[in-house]
Amino acid sequence: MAAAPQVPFDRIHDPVLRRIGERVAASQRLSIADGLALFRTRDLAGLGALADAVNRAKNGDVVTFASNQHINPTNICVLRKTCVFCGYARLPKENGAYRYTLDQVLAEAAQAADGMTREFHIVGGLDMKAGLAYYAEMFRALKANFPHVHIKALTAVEIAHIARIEKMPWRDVLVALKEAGLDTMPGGGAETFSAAVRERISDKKLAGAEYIGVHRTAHIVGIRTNCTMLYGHVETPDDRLQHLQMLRDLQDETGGFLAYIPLAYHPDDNALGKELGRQGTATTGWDDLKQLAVGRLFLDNFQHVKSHWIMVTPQLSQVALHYGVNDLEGTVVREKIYHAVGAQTPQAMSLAEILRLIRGAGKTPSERDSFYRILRTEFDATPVPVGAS
Ligand code: V47
Ligand code: SF4
Repeated sequence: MAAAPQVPFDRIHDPVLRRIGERVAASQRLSIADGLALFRTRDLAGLGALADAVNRAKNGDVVTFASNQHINPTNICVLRKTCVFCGYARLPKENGAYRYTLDQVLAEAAQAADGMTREFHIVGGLDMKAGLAYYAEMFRALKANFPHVHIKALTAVEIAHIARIEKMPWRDVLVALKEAGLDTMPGGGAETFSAAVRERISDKKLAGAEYIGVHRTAHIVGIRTNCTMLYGHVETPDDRLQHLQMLRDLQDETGGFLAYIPLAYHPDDNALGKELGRQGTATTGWDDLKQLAVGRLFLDNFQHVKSHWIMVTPQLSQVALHYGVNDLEGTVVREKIYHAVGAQTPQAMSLAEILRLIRGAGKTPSERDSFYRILRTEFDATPVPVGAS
């Protein structure tokens, strides 16, 4: 059990926040009303100090990151027209639609042959032609070729889609995929659980309670998962807290969540952004920091809160390390960039950059595996490839 947080009351000026701080110092659970007060406060620095105290009690000053590689095997999705916030999906005959063959997946995964990638993060659209056999074969082949690489794949929404097209229960799909090599699941597809919000932004997508149901089933069969919340679109603070409460309740029940990752809504290149007239206006830094800090405080049974720097910028993610965040995730952090050969994609952060961000915030960088076990905290020596001894 984590030590009680050492709340720095001298840095909290809002009296409402100080009262909540007393509850936090006594390790008492926050209510939805407390959460609403946290979202209302103008004392952002005080909120950060409170969230940082809780994070320090759980994780000290360690900030983790992982070396992973994303693979998106298909962008064909039956919900293309109804997830109005998504700019990625295509209908089967639309320009730009693709579905990888197994060879194409393996060719993309071949970058992992350097032995530095520790995790494949595999997600895609709800493609009628990508069923259980497609993914089971893929995972088996990846494990055969890259036995040391962890497979974090398929959101709850994709699992439910596979179950539907195969006419199988969620549980059987999960067990079959686990046998094929699935290790953990990412948290995508949660969006915001509120039925009214879902109707507006992703009508037809798996309901919030079903998302929770798939994750519960995964935890029961021994697959740990992450969870997310898409924020900064049409949802209210109350919607956000109801969402967090559902995540907290499942974590009480199973303890199967590894990390919570808030995802800042980006309004460009999607129908919702156009409808709202929001092009070029992503979430504000103020809201991003609040969302992360409130998540840390409300989700008292979570060990890890991750900032997705690709969505909120590396700079804001660095500041977020003092707002309750203990883990940084980007699309790719690949060790080979450390040795800088060739071009870096704009979606990758080099090891040197990530170390600079974490150390610059006065924290201790640590590379972790997919279960958050610390692999190393020393980075001056030549990195050891996975599996080498
Ligand atoms: O489910 C889609 C979101 C998610 C937009 O579990 C958008 O380790 C912002 O879940 N603006 C996929 N967000 C990404 C995801 C994720 C990312 C990193 C790590 C993990 C993990 C999970 O991206 C989707 C959706 O919520 N998304 N469109 C948009 N316009
Ligand atoms: Fe996009 Fe996922 Fe919705 Fe498909 S289910 S449209 S990929 S967000």
